[in-house]
Formats: sequence, structure tokens, C-alpha cells
Amino acid sequence: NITVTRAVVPPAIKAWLSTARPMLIDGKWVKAQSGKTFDVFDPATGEPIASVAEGDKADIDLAVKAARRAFASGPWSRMTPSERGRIIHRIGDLILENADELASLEALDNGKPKAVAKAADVTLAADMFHYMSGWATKIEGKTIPISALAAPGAEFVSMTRMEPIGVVGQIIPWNFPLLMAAWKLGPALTTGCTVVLKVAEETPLSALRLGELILEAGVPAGVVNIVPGFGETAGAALAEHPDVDKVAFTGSTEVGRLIVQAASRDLKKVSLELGGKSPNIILGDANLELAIAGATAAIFFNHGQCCNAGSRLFVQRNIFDKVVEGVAAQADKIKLGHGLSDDTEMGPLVSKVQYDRVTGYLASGRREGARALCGGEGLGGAGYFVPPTVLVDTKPNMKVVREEIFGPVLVATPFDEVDDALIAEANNTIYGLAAGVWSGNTGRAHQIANRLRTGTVWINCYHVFDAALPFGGYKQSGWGREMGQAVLSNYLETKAITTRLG
Ligand code: TXE
Repeated sequence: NITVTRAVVPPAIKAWLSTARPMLIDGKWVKAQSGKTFDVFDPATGEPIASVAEGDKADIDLAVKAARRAFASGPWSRMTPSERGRIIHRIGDLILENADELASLEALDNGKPKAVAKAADVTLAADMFHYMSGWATKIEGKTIPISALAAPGAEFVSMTRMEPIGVVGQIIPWNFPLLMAAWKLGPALTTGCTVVLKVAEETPLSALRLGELILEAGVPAGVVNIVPGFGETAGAALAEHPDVDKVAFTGSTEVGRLIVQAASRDLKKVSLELGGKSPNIILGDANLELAIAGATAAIFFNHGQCCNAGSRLFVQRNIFDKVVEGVAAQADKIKLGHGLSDDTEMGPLVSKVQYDRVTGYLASGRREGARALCGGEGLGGAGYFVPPTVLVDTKPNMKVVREEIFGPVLVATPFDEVDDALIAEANNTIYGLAAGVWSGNTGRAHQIANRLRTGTVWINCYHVFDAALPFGGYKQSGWGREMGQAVLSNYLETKAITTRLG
């Protein structure tokens, strides 16, 4: 068991949190129209740490109006690409300048270890803006030779122009609050869109601080509006708002469906980054030391609260016991604690709701006959701690094998041969986000990778993310891609312009 004491909150953050945090609309920090606020909790202790303006339909409406005005007439759409790029680059610089504070906020609000937040969330968020800033000057159309068969003898020149899609509604979850904001805002800004961002009710703090940095970087009023609030009120109002041109959503597959329904009335464009149940396959010829450490990180990084977590482990039978015992031994050593304590390697789950959901899955696994090699039960107490858990003796139809748990729970299954049955089992899920393959024979690993129906495959590595690499899902894991050049198309319209010559 563990004892979690209240964290020592850095004084600057304490001061920042001492008054209710307002929302960002049209370049100003304002209260909710209703005057309402909601509490935000430290998941390690269950105690309230901040109070935040609670946005709903009325605030979303104001934010969309501001974003529309900024898109239609504000300086953003008239700015040169290089000016826009420089401002976006400056956001990345400011994130790095404030890295320590942002990492502390993330640890306090989400529960993840501060060192991890600094090395991963904050670093990658800054890099996303830096990477995206370069695209501002490189969004090019084409000249296209046309035959114009119905106008014989006439001569034309045709070109395409890539234009921003307009006002974008973005809805993000709580697992990487700052990084998800960066993944969404970076490409929207570089393409010249304006944004209303609805942050998760569990973790609004780092994105609100990011809003301050965005203004400091010189983003004009109304270009980025940040509205904290609940899904059924603020989120739903944004998804169905008639003056939003496009909705970009990251979250559960269930809510993804609601977003599509809400957006369908006005046929808004939609991109979705949803759940996963990613297979991680270890072949008998893999470097075991690497594969064991990799499989451990694949599931337990961010407490398993990753859409791409390697949550279904498939291990060749001759090395199965060695691998699962190795993963369980490493899992047992992971030090749980408050995200702001220096020696913490894994924090609590984000909320009571997620704690109940994940421990519910553990109970279901026990009932259905799965055996825990380590962990297996929530720790109870005031914080939302669930120890890393490795489940064996699982069957393909168990709930823990079929459904996304979104917690530190690995299900492990042996296989005999690399054959069609293994590939079919790895692909036997409604999801298709990511996969891992571990083998000393890279040619063979590539052959497996080609047959996996997932948007990402990692070979002899896992969780390698880069702002330059597209990320997203096949099947019910989503529509469209985040990051890389690929994400730009989520935020662009193509206009074909044809001119008659002579
Ligand atoms: O997600 P929700 P929750 C999965 C994971 C987790 C489960 C539930 O399996 O256990 O989802 O988590 C907003 N209209 N993922 O309940 O509800 C909400 O306010 C518009 C995977 O937290 O999808 C928040 O901002 N918006 C995932 C965002 O949607 C609505 C990350 C995500 O919340 C809404 C998180 C509505 N009707 C959870 N209802 C991933 N892919 O990384 C909620 N929201």
C-alpha cells in the first residue's frame, strides 16, 4: 500500500490557482455567462485544487462569434504566412520557457509524474508548435493541366489554392491535456483557421495557462478561444453549433459517435481520434531484454491512459512465461505516488470515474477467470491509485480482452506460430490505432506490420511519437490523422481556380 500526502504546490501555481480561473474569449479572460464555476481535483488526494469558469451553450456561442469575426475580418486571415509562422513558433518557445510550471500543473491536475510531464508532454507540445510553424509558409496548391473537352480550342490555366476551413471546434480529453491542446491548435493555427477549444472538465488547467502564452506570443484576439466545461453542455453545444465549419475530437468512441451525429445536421467536417486496444506482438527471436522493457512501457506509460497503449500482449509460447514474468517483475517495481513527488514513477488515475471504471474491469477479469501476475485491485483510499496489473489465462471473448480499459492493465496471450491465426487475432478488435512487433528478424516484422490494420506500427520500439509522423486510426479508432503533413488536410479546403487564356 502507499501513503500519499498532499503535494507541496509551487508558490507561483498556488497564487495562480487562488482565484477562479476564467475562460478565454475574444482575447479576454472572462467569467462564464451563467457565473458558474466547477471544481478541479488533485487525483492523488481527491481534494479540490482549483475552481474554473464553467462554460456552456451561451459561452460557446460567444466564443464561436469571436472566432468567426477573427476569421472573417481579423488580422489573422490577412497576415502573411511567415508572420503567422513566427507567432506559432513563439508559442513553442514560450512553452519551453515555462516548462517547469506547465509540468507541475499537469502533475497536479492529471496526476502524472512531473518528470514525465516535462520530458514528454511539455517537450512534445512545444515541438508540435515549432514543427507546425514551418508549414505556414509551405501550404501550396498545384497547377493542373486540363483538357476541357467541352471547350475545344480554348486554352486555360488551372490551379488549386489551399484555404483554411474556417472556424474549428476542438474537443480534447484529459490524458495529455497540454499535448492534446497542442496537437489540435498547432495545425489549425498554421492553416489559418480560428478555434474554439473545449478542454476536458477533469483537466482544464494547463490549457488555460497555454491560452495566456498564446496571447503573449501575439496571437490576435478571437483566433484562439478556450472554454472549459462539461461534455454534455459545452462540448455538445460546440459540436452542433451552426457556425462551426469543422469539429476535431479526441476522446471515447461512444462520444465520437455523438459528435458525428451532432455535426451531421449541418454536414460539418469531422476528424476523430478515438479509442484503441492495441496488439503488441513478441516473437521468439526478439531481444528479450528490450521486448520486456518495451512491453512494460507500452502498457504502463501514462498509467495505461493512452489511446495507443499496448494493452493486448501476444507472446510466442516458448518465451511466454519468461516475458510475462519479466513484465510483472518490472511492473511490481514501479513506484506509485503523487505526481509532484520526485521519486514517483506512476501517479493515480485521473478521476474517481476512471478509478471505478478500471477497477470494474479488474473485477470482471477475476469473475471471468483471468489471473493477475501482479496488481489486480485498486488501492482504495482517497487517491485513485491502481497498481500495474498483468492478466494471464485470458480468453478472447473476455471483456478485459475485448474492451478498452484505459488503465494500467495488460492482458497477455501465448501464440504458437506467426500465421494467419495470429494476425487475425491481433486484428480481432473494433479498433485500429496502433500495434507493436518485436523480432530479431526485421524483414519478418515488416511483413507482420503490413498485415496489421492499424494507423501506427512500432517495430522493436513503442510509443515513439513525433510531430512529423501522422498518427490516427483505422476502423473505429477514428477519422483522419493528427500531426505530420497529413493533419493539414483536416483543416484545409481545396479551391480549384481556372482562367481562360487569350
Ligand atoms: O471520455 P469522453 P471520458 C476513452 C477511454 C476512457 C473513456 C471515457 O476508454 O475510459 O473514453 O473517458 C467531451 N458532446 N478515452 O468519459 O467522454 C468531454 O467533455 C461533446 C479515450 O473522459 O469521450 C471531454 O472534453 N463533447 C481517449 C472529451 O469529450 C463531449 C481519451 C472526452 O471525453 C460529450 C479519453 C458530448 N456529448 C478517453 N461528452 C483517447 N482516444 O485518447 C463528453 N464530451
